[in-house]
Amino acid sequence: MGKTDKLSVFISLVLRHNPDAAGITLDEHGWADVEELLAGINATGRRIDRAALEEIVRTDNKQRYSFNEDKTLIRANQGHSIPVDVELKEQEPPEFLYHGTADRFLESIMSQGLMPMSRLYVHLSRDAETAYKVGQRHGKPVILKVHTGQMARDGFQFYLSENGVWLTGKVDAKYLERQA
Ligand code: HQG
Repeated sequence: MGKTDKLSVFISLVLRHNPDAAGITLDEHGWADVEELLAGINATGRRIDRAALEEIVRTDNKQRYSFNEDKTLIRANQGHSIPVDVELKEQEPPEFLYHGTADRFLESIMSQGLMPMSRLYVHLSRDAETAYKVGQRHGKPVILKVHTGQMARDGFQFYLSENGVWLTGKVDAKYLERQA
């Protein structure tokens, strides 16, 4: 992993899970003060300035972060484990979305359903290819096709994050179909 990638992983840890790792706090909407974040990261011995941070945000392969309008604040678009309200937009999902996981989790998922685990929401992908990549992070990938249209008709809510990740609460196993 290159220097910039390592910094990006650290920023994602700070903005999603553990702001204290950079000695900062997030507000209720998940925003960190950019100056505080930069000072906090530098205080850990890592080196970053505003230009480097802007470059990380601009080039992030999953567009994980957003600045506010005047670029004084920054937050992660999704993926949090700490309770913040990033003002997600509720949206009607397509008929199917996908979830990539590892084969060792399958039995548990098929009996308990998909749970948010350490995060605030279950994360769903718009296509099977993306889900496959997500599954690979955990082990031997398995793709689940999620009957999101039916879920919506049954009253479940869905949100689309700024960076195009679909989020919802617990997914009952009856809405899951193994795809590969
Ligand atoms: C599994 C990445 C056992 C679930 C990705 C997953 C995504 C269960 C793991 C985002 C279960 C949690 C989120 C159950 C769920 N029994 N295992 N009942 N219910 N699981 O990392 O969806 O690169 O918290 O299948 O691209 O893998 O970080 O969630 O395998 O968008 O930006 O428990 O993170 O983006 O793992 O990934 P995670 P995820 P970033």
